[in-house]
Formats: sequence, structure tokens, C-alpha cells
Amino acid sequence: MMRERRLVNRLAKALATVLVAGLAASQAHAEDGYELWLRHTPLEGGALQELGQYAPEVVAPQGEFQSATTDIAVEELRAGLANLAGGNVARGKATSIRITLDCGTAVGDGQAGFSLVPELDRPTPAFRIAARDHIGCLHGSFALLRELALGKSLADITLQERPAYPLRMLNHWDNPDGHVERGYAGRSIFDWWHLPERLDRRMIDYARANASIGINGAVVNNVNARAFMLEPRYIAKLKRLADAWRPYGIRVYLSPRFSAPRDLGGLDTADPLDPEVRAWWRAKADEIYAAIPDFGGFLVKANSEGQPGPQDYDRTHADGANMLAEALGERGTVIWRAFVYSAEDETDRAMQAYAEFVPLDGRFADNVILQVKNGPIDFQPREPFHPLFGAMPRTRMMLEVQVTKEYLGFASHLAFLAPMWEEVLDADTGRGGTVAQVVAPAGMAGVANTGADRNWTGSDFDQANWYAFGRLAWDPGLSSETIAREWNAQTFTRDQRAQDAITDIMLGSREAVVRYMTPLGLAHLMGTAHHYGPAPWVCDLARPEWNPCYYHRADAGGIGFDRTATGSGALAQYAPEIAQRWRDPDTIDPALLLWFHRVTWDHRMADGLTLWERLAAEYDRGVSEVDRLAATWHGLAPAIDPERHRAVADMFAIQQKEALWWRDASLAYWHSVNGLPYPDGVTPPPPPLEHYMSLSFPEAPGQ
Ligand code: GCW
Repeated sequence: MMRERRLVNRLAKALATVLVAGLAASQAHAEDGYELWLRHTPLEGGALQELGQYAPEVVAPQGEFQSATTDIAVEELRAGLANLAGGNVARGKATSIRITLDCGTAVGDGQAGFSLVPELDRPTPAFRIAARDHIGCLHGSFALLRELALGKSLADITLQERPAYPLRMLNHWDNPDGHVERGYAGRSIFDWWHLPERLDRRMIDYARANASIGINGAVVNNVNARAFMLEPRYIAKLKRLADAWRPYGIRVYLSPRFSAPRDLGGLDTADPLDPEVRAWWRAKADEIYAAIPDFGGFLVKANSEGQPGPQDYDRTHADGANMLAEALGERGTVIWRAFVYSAEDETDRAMQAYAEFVPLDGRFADNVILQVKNGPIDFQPREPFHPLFGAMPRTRMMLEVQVTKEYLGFASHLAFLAPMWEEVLDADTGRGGTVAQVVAPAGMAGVANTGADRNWTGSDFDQANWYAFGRLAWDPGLSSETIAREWNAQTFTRDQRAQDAITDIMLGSREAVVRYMTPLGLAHLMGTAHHYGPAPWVCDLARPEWNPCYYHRADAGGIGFDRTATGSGALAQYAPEIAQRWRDPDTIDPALLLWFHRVTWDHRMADGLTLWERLAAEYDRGVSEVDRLAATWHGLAPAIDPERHRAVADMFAIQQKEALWWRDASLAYWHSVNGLPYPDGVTPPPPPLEHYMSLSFPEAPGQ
């Protein structure tokens, strides 16, 4: 009896082991996107053979040359190389190539960059990763793995790089309760509730992903900030994050609420010129630095969309920023946002930030940076570059882009944003260089698209935007195509034909979205509050500049916002040569036509079509482009793992349906306004306008 029971027990245990092992194996192979672009799947063919022959052996730095950062670099290299070699690296082989880390004794900040130097012909063949400091070596290690993952031969990998910008940071709009403003990938990745005792493994994987693309800072909370995040209990939580991220070269920043001296400090004012207020901030900064000696600084949204700020006390933005700058001193940076506009101000919203800030040029403290969105309104699918770029030569300025796709279909629509960012970075300001050059002394910030979804970004292709942001902030000269290829080869497949097809999908995706949402320079046509779906008919909100009608100004006589001298005059905020380029509706790039001009429906476009005909054609083209991209994706089934192929295909199904919705609802509305028959060959939207107007989405994420 006893023996039988033991046998049964043993069998049960064995079965459980098999089941667990089976489960683990299937989990190991399930492609759920968690590994991002750091999958390091085994190389194929000649590249695999070669790596096996080289049998690279990573030599860990010792003594004062070793740190937590070099430990990470060594671990990454060992694991990455083993994965790339399919586990076939023969350790300790006489001929093996020694991968050495030559990075001095300082952990540093990695700003001096790194070199990758093959020394394969030496008597002791080696491959040297050289940098002035340990963070540089970590960046170099990730770069080496990237180049190998792209199929390059170790002998051919010679790189010498340094980051173009000192600040390459993510701005999280994550609230302490776990909800992410304009986040479409689930709840926040920050588990504030359980910090500081419990540090989620994701916090390390997040830092690792950032370090792999050179991101070196993170603002961990929403710019619509809660004051209590400056309380001691939060400083302890922040410290835990800072300690965990330090070896990865990521500094933490916080968005403080400007009214905190009142909200928390018991003062009856937050006036930036009040001595007690200043003392409160200084003490707060000292408290933070006592816990986090390399705390990055503050990101501030003030006097914008209801946030408190210096203007509540008749002080200027410079007064507010400089007060915080004084509190931080040389220890940190105040990043002050230029995204300000007011409900009471009747001037064109596109002009307000320029009008507010240009007179303050030269009045900001040295450790203040002005953070400016790519365009003058708000992360629309297409905007001209912000006129502030180049207009404040005595102020350091940083470019803010939105990685999360608030206005480009959330995580459900595929829109690779590198072409949009490339467009702004390459824009000539006419005032001392391109936007990329103007922001060189500061850097780039991206509003993060991460969330607790297993694949981090809500959809697989949105990972590409995180990747592209990091790569462009490191090197704004990289082309969208290079970034797309790098990303998809590491993320999906090394199959050349599949890569070409995926690159084609990525590069065409943003323009398709522009076409079916906001063609020809239209903007801000989305549903109120949730910003999801079309609502060009909304004209009656209390704040005029929140109405789509404010932006499109369509009536029977025409459509578009006259921003020339006969209209709001916003064009005059640009350098004369740029304004000149955009002054004439007949010669302006049609992509910006209705942003700067109001034209009649029968306005003749350069291609011979009337404005109405061209508008309708743009919508149709947007829809058919998405159909084409989706069909290309469907054809890639044999080259992509089934999990992610299915996941992307499902998202395409949503996007195809919604592209049509945008087209139909928009055309139905314009038609109701202009009373013109639909142009030849254009299919009238099936349901009446009222149908589209009746739709509501109170449950849409991200609000
Ligand atoms: O685009 C708008 C968003 C707000 C956001 C604001 C900003 C954080 O709709 O949700 O608030 O921009 O950039 O401050």
C-alpha cells in the first residue's frame, strides 16, 4: 500500500515536472513582444558560423575598472552573444576573440560616447569597446549587439559615436494612481503603491531598454502633477527608482506642482518672488538631493490648461522657472514647458506661446531649458514646426514630441512616427539652422507610450516609436528608413524580403493617417475630451480653441485658417524666408495649405483638381493606403511568428474600419457645409451625418 502510494506520488511529481517544463518551453517561445528589440535571436547561415568560429569571450573589467554598470554591460554581452550564437559559443577556445571593455574608472554620464574597435589581426585577437566612462561602455555594448543582430560581421563593426544631445529623455504622463494620461498601453508601469520596498522587475527591463537606445533621463510623473509626489514618502520611492536606474545611466526627474508650497508647505502663497516660497523650494530640493545625489531636476507645466503657475501672482514664466532653478542650483535642470495658451486670450492659439516667451529670451537662468512641442498647436498628425525654434537665441530649447499616439489613432492605428520627427528636426528655421541644430545644446523629450501591457506599448509596432525616439535623440541625422530597418530586423525577422515589406509599411504609415484624419494641413478635428475619432462638427464648447470649428473654419464659402497678414498673422512669427515660402496658397506645400490659408472649395490646386476634389481624393487615398499596408502585412504570415502576426493583423482590422470612419464622417460633414455634390468617383458616405455625430465613447482609454 505504502509502496503504491509512493509510486503514485512519484508519478504525479514527474507529470507535474513535465507539465511545468512544457509550459515554460511554450512560454519561452511565445512571442508576446515583451523583449522589445532586444530579442537577440540566433543568427543564421554564414553570420552564425562566423560568430561560432570567433567564439567571443567577454573579459570583465576588474578592480577600479569595474562597477555595477560594467557588470551589466558584461552580462548583456554574454547573454546577447550566446543568444545570437544560438548557444554555440565555445568558451575558452584557444582561438577565441576577447571582447574587452576599456572604459576607465568613472561611471560618468556616457556623453562622450564610445568606439567599437575590431582588433582581430592582433596576436591576441580582440574586439575593444572603448569609452571615457562606464555608461559609454554600456551604450557601446548595446550598439555592438545591435550591429551583430543586424547580421554584420564582427570584423566590420567599426563605430565611433557620441550622442548629439545631452538630454534624451522620456516624459511619462503617468499618475500615481496608475492611470496614464493619453496612455493606450494599459496602466502605468510605475507601481508607486508598493515602492520603495518592492521594485518591479519591469523597472529594470525598462531601464535596460532605454539604455540600449541611449535614453538617459525619465520624468516619472504627469506634468498635470499631484503635489503629494513631493512628500517624503514619495522621495523614498523615487530614490529606489533612481538607485535601480543609475547603473543604466538613467537619471530621474519629477514634475512638481507649482502650487506645492501652498498645497503641502502650509504657506498661503506660491508666489515665486516670495522669500518663504523660495526657501520652501530650496529646502525641498535639498531634501531630494540628500536622497538622490544625481536627481535630474524638474519638468514644469505652468499656467496651462488649468495648472497653477507664476502668472497666478502676476509673475512671468521666467520668474517661476528661475525660482526653481535657484533651488536646484548646479545640481539639476528646470525644464519649463512652452505649451501654454489661454482661454481668455483671443489671439490665434498657434501664436500664443511665441508671444508669451519671445520677450523672455535671455531672462532664464542657465540651468533652465524651455521645452517646445514640435508644432504650435498640439502633436497633430501634421503641423509646421513651432515658430519658437530659433526665435530665442539666448535660451536653451528642447524639442518635445509625443511618442504616445494621442492624435494618431491611439495604439490601434499603425503610425511609425520617425518620418514626422525627421520632418521637424530637418526643418530649416531660417534663424540659425534647422530645429535639430537649435535644440543641440539641450535635447529631445518624448511623451512615453509605455504601459503595463505585456508588449509595453499596446501594439507591437508602437515599440518602433519608442525605439525611434531614442535613436533620433542620440543621432538626429539618422533616416527614418535606417531606423525602421534596424528596428524591424531586431524585432521581427532578418529575412530580407520581409524586412523590405515591413519597412515599406512603416514608412508609409504616418502619411496614410494624415490623409484619412487631417489632410492638406487641417488639424484638431478629433472628438472632444477622449480625442478619439472624427468630430469636425463640434463648434459649441465653452473654450473656443477646443472646438474643431475653430481650426477648420469651414462654411459654404471655403475652408482653412487664414494665418497670413489678412488673417491671424501667425505666419509673421516665422523667419521672413520661411514665411515667404508659405505665404502664397498657390505655391505653399499642399500638406500645409489649410493650416495657413483659407481657400474656396473651388480653389484650383497645382494638380488641376479643385480643393473639394483633392480633399476627397486625400481621404480615399488614406483609406486605400491602409488597405494596402494591411494586405502587405497579411502576406508576411510565413515570415513572422504567429502570435505577433495575429496581434498586428487584429490592429489592422481596427485601423481599416476606423480609417473608413474618419473618411466617411469627415466627407459627410464637409458636404453638409459646402452643399456641393460629391466629386466624380467618390463614394458618398453610406449613413447620414447624424449617425457619426451620435457616436460617443465615454470609455475610451487615456482620458
Ligand atoms: O495634448 C494635450 C493633452 C493633454 C496634455 C497636454 C500637455 C498632459 O490632451 O492631456 O496634458 O497636451 O501637453 O500638457
